[in-house]
Amino acid sequence: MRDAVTSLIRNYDVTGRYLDRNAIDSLKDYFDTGMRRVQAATIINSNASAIVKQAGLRLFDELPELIRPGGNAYTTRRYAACLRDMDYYLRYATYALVAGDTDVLDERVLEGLRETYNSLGVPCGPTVRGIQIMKEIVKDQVATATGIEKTDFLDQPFDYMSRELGEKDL
Ligand SMILES: CCC1=C(C)/C(=C/C2=NC(=C\c3[nH]c(/C=C4\NC(=O)[C@H](C)[C@H]4CC)c(C)c3CCC(=O)O)/C(CCC(=O)O)=C2C)NC1=O
Repeated sequence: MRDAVTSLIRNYDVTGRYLDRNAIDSLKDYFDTGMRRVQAATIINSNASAIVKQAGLRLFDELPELIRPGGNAYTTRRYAACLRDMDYYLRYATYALVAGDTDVLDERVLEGLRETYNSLGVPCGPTVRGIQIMKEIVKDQVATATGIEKTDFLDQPFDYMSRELGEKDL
């Protein structure tokens, strides 16, 4: 599993280069945004179950066919499995956020996921929508709790999972 620093060093080491201007800029960016990323992760951690619950309600409100007979999240067991998946995405998003790198998502979340979803008939489009709703809720909460206006730094893990899982580009 890699973070922004180990990824960078690895890239430079492969070609035996000293860290150049680009490397220093990207390290600077990582450290400059560090406190904000940790702060955001802390806010997410203490609201995780509420975020998942709210995102689930919003998702099923937008796409009620998911929880009707024939829908993939129909029955209590599958409804619970869907919310559990959303909780996974949120938790791993916080890891990726703190690491400043999406490697943990590839390694722990996305590997083989699409195949699993396809074999169980779990629809990827609505799952991506669920991830995007969580992103919106998280951005609102972080903005409210910290007064940080530019919350773009929160997009990456959610958008990365969405892109990897989604059929179409965002
Ligand atoms: C940490 C990494 C990790 C991930 C990501 C993960 C996902 C994951 N979701 C699953 C099932 C599932 N996932 C969903 C999810 C949904 N259905 C919908 O209609 C919605 C769109 C969506 C919720 C947003 C459902 C309903 C199932 C159960 C499907 C079934 O058993 O028929 C399964 C099959 C095994 C099981 O039920 O536990 C896996 C492996 N497992 C992991 O270990």
